[in-house]
This record gives sequence, C-alpha cells and structure tokens, in this order.
Amino acid sequence: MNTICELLSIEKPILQGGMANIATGAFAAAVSNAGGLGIIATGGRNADQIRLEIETCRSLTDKPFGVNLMLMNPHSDALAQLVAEMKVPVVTTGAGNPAKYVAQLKEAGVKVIPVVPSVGLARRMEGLGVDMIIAEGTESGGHVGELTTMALVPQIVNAVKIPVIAAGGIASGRQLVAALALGAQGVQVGTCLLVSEECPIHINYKQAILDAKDIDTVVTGRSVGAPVRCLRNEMTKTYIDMEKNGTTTLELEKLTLGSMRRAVLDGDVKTGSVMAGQVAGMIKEIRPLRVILNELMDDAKKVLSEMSTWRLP
Ligand code: TUI
Repeated sequence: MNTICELLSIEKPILQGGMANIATGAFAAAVSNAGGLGIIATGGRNADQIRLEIETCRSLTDKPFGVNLMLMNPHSDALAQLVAEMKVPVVTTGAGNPAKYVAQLKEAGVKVIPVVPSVGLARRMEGLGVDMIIAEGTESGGHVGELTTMALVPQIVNAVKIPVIAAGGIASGRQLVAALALGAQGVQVGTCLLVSEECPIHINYKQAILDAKDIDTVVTGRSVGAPVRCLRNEMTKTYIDMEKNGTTTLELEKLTLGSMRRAVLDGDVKTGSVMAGQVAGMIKEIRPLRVILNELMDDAKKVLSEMSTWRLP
C-alpha cells in the first residue's frame, strides 16, 4: 500500500490543521515548502477572498497544498465549487458532514480528507469514496469532538480500510510515533505551528501559547452544541459562568462575536478567542516552520530507534 507521502506527493507525513482567520495562502505555502501539507483556512471567508488566497499560495509554492472547508461557513457551497473549479489538490473538511460535496470534489480530481470525531462518520465517509480520514481527538484546539485521540484513532483505524491521519494532542516526535502506534499513517498539527515565525497571528497570541501550562485550555460552548477549545482567559471565564447560569444562546453568541479576529489580528488575548490545543503547555519557542517540522521528524526517528531495542516480558 502507498504511504500518505506518496499519495499526497509530500515529503513529511504532516498536514497542517485548518485554523480559521490564521492559515492564509502565504502560510499554507510556507508549510508546504517546509515539507508538510499546507492548508488554506476558509472559516469566516467568502469565495472571492479564498480565490485570492489560492492564487497567492500557488505563486509561492510548486508543492501540493490544500483548502479546509469549514462547514459551518455559510459560503460553503460556493467554496466547494471554487476549489473544484480551481482544482486544488486536496480538500480537508471540518465542523460538519461534507457528504453533499464529496462527489463534486472527487469528479474534479480533488483528494477529499474529512476531519471526523467518531467511527460512525468515518464509516459513512469511506462509503462515499473519500481518500483518507483525519481522526481528530478532543485535545485539539478550536471546534472539538468528545473522544480523545488515544481512544478515537484506533477505533477508526479498525473500522475503515482507507488511510487514517491522527489529529489532536500532537506537537512532538514522541506524539507522532504514538499516533503511528495507534495505526495512523500520518498526523495533522495546528497548535505547534501557531508559534512559527511565519504564522501571521499577533505576537500576543504566540506569547499566550508560550506562557500556557498544561491545564490552561478550556472548552466553551458545550451547552449550545458548539464546543470550542481555547486558552483560558477573561472571555472563557465569563462564557462558562454564563453557561452555568443558563444564559441564552443568543447572549452567548454575542460574547464570542468577532472574538477570534480580536485575538488573531488585534492581539487581544483577554477578551478574544485564543484557540489552541492541550499541547500548548509544551510549546516553548518561536521558530521557523522548517525547524519545527524537521524536529518533529528527527525526534520521531530517534524515538522509533530507541523503541526498536525494547522488549516486552
Ligand atoms: O473544524 C475543526 N476545528 C475548528 S473549526 C473552527 S472555526 C469556528 N468558528 C466559529 C465557531 C466555531 C468554530 C475552529 N476550529 N476541527 C475539525 C472537527 N470537525 N472537529 C470536530 C468536527 C466535526 C464535528 C461534527 C466533524 C463532523 C461533525 O459531524 C456532525 C454531523 O453533522 O454529522
């Protein structure tokens, strides 16, 4: 069977997570140039904006890249049509069921890789003919499911025949090897790339991740069916207090309106949504993307070679 590197024509089995309002065409190109698969985010953007991002990405790299369709975006129909028309090599999807777009994308020759939080959805996606599955555990940043990567990945691996990529809780070579041990053929990472030199977020956002400890992420929005993991701050405290007091969905939505852009663009890490995964606590340095991805691979190789001498009793 072909490796995911062969299937996607990439050097390292590492995909970049979607990251709404962050992953521009230039950022995705930089990830692809560093040997991973860069992905342009569509959260909060329309088709005209994404067309420009795809053009920018193509002008900055000859390597394959992808677009993430964030399915809560009201422009999803137009975005799916755009990526098919522009023959983007890979589409990942998130925050919903992409069933209605799969045939259209496959016909255009686009590789389709949905992010799923459950075995049921993974099976349905395989039935529709998608190319691979990203199994994302609740450790990840942003919109999350319920199951952990440790529990979810092997159950999806057992349930489907197509390649599985693990996401959520991966920021080191050890975690990459652990994902492979669970049966994944590659990983998707986000949080560890936020602190890259190339990542176009406000320095306060990067600093908040560098300062975070293991227990500093929380999930807001479970009560309204839109669970989102962020770094704990004034906004998440108010939100969680309001959730406990039975505040209406409308009031809760008002609190988070524009909060992602406030964190990313204005560097307001107090009242903004500083989306990040549980691995934030282990990230300590701002470095170039190439260094981050090379270290992930080199450390994974070291761990694998250490493990080759292990013997079980
Ligand atoms: O999509 C993500 N992570 C995200 S999207 C995002 S942007 C955002 N904007 C406003 C509010 C909330 C988020 C930030 N982070 N990860 C992939 C992911 N997909 N995680 C979980 C799922 C998922 C959940 C349910 C995928 C499919 C699904 O299907 C439900 C169904 O309809 O069957």
